[in-house]
Amino acid sequence: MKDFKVCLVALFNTELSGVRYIHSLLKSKGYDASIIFFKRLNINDGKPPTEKELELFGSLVKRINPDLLGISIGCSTFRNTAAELTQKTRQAVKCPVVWGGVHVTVTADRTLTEHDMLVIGEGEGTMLEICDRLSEGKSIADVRNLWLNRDGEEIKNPVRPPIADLDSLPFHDFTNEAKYFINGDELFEYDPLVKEHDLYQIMTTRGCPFACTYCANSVYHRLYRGMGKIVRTRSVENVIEELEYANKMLPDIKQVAFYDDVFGLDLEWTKEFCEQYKKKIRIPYWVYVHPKTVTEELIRMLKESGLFYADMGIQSGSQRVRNQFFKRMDKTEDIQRAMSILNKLKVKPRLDFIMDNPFEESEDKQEMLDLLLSFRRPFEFRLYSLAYFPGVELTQMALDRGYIREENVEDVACKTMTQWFVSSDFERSKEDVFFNSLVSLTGKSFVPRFFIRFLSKLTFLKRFPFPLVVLSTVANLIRFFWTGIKLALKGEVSFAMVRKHLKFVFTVNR
Ligand code: B12
Ligand code: SF4
Repeated sequence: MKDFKVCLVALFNTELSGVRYIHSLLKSKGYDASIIFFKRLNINDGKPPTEKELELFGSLVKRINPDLLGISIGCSTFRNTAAELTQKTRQAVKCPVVWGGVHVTVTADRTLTEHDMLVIGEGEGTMLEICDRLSEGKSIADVRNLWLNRDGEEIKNPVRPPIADLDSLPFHDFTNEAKYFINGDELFEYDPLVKEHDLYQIMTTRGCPFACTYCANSVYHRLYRGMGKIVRTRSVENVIEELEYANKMLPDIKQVAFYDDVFGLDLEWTKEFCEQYKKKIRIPYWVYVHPKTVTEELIRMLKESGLFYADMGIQSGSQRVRNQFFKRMDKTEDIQRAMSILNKLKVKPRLDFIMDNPFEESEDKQEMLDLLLSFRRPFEFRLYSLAYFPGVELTQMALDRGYIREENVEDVACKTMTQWFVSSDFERSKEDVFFNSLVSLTGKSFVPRFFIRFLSKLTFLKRFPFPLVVLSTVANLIRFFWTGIKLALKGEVSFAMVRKHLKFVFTVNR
């Protein structure tokens, strides 16, 4: 092993594949690499670090005594925590601290003066080069992707093209060796994924062909313009090999989540993948699909190889808002066509919508309700509250129109900590409470659609929506008990599961 220690820090995410990729690459090249998983994010109940957790971090870093420490800011919400941990590191040891991750890439210009070093874009090649150079006592001033502030002088090195051959990256490391987890005021010396891994998360591609105005991918399109392919795909063999390896190392995997931005973009690849997956893996899985790319052929292949639901982003029920503000070019007919394919092939759709959207007028909200009422049941949806991430066009549009101020941007606001899913304990206009409650009812097969339509016509409920809130909570409760009974009969209910879901029944509209 080389005599150079690198410590990587993952914030509020015990998976964080970006950090795991960099870690396993450095390890494979002989570096003494460790990972600290700093806290886990409880959806809608995120808490900033406590003094105790910061202290635990400081003394752990002192104990590890790295030559380089890298913090991954996988989401802008965690920028403040990264700053706190950087300060703790500086108090504990004398090593350079490098920041990387989505937040750093989308806000490169704004954050340059604050810290030692920033890595823009993909980090594997850059981190390896930094370690090679530092361990040999060489300068890192001209390493590509590295932006640094050296004694007041800004150095912004060019960005290297995105990694074309994803198969060249080693798989994640599934051992407890040199892994630490700080959470709930305690330090654990293991990899949280090795301990708990019902769900295995994997990506077969990097990049998205679309560039929606609220999404980090729109920034990657600008960053990598003219540098080769945006969407890169691993070979089927490489993906299957990883799954076989993961299955051996993590024996409790019951589900696989393919977190590709859009799964199945290449039909030939998908065909080969489905055949191999059916033969060699056979674990139920789910994927993200896009209304524009769903075809009967694709969904049939996926279903036959183990797909049990498809998560489809719709984001706004209004075509005007989708096209004009989100730059999602799908027509309402595209969504309806995709839904009928999923229904026909009996793949349960899970639909994602962005709510609390100031670009939507009353008519747009009504359009969403009508759209949901036109879908065949059963379907599920997730209602997310719009978070204004820095560096993306939608945030700038909202700032320009005066809908928000700088302090509402996510690296300051930290809204996703407590309001990721739309919940009733968040302040909203009466009209929004009215629509959210009606929307929540549309997903419950036992609530007749004519009844929801009837309620939507009662204008007094727009001014006094409280009865609708009660009704949607009761409907949530009924579904909770019904699902609970079904799972109990299969012996799949745990106390922790009941506690987690019960909390959502009273607050979250699903
Ligand atoms: C998969 C995913 C998830 C998974 C994560 C699972 C996992 N295995 O990591 C789940 C569902 C858990 C998740 C949760 C959340 N997510 Co998410 N997620 C994604 C998604 C689709 C892919 C991320 C990914 O793994 N990419 C592949 C890896 C290899 O790339 P990467 O993370 O960018 O890492 C590379 C570089 O950034 C860099 N790098 C990363 N870390 C470091 C560290 C150092 C030191 C260096 C030098 C470099 C470096 O090198 C890495 C390798 O090349 C992205 C969208 C996207 N396409 O980026 C959204 C995205 C990251 N998520 C987002 C959000 C908001 C969230 C949540 C807050 C939602 C919530 N409230 O629950 C949480 C926060 C989770 C967290 N704690 O980080 C936003 C963040 C927006 C922003 N500007 O900050 C994104 C960008 C989507 C969007 N709206 O644009 N997410
Ligand atoms: S389709 Fe999804 S992943 Fe792709 S740019 Fe739009 S929101 Fe982002």
